[in-house]
Amino acid sequence: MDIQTQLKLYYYPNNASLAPHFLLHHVNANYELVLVDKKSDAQKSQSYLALNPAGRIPTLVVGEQAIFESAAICIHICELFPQYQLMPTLGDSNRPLFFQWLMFLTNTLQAQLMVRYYPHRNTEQQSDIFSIVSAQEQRIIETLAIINGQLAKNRYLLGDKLSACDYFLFMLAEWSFPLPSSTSFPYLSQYLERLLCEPTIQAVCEIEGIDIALVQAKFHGI
Ligand SMILES: N[C@@H](CCC(=O)N[C@@H](CS)C(=O)NCC(=O)O)C(=O)O
Repeated sequence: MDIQTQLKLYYYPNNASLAPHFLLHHVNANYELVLVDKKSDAQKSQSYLALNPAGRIPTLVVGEQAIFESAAICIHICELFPQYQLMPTLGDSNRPLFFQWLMFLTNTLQAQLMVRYYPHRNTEQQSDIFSIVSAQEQRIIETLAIINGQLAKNRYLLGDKLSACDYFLFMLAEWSFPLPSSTSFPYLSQYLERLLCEPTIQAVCEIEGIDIALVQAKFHGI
């Protein structure tokens, strides 16, 4: 892409902006980070809603164009920087699998995590909250079991090559762990351990103030 084009990522640390942030860093993009202060509900301000009517984080602005939805933003970054091959090209047999896994992550695991973390949005009865959270944790575990199965034979989600799906999964795994002590996903754990060594993951965690030692401890169920 034209390196003069201004890229702005509206983010909040360790939110759904994390995966797009990994990608922008991985492709050496010249980007600006704009903090959306979630503590003061800045994602619901008139100026932010003008960019993202859903009032959610993240938003990516490319030149004059604003786009929202984390997975869509990730695909857009992959396409703006094709030389980094974070997404298989048209005709590559892994391309449909890229879409399959990215959609599975965002439509299933991310959606389940949203219910887990915002249970009050899914009921009008305060007394339901505990039950929603515990039922949802079971659903998240079922989803992680499918992912663990895929990683039993593959170094990365798509095989032997890192893709945007892996950065997306890292973000969601970070929100999913720790799991109940009886649950273990050995292939997923080994994979996350490998991803923790990726320079982009280390650098972006540092920028966002995410303590990598703490993340590692969470992955180990501590
Ligand atoms: N499907 C959206 C979900 C984004 C989302 O829910 N972001 C959360 C932070 S992780 C947020 O903005 N929460 C604040 C709110 O809902 O008001 C995406 O992937 O971009």
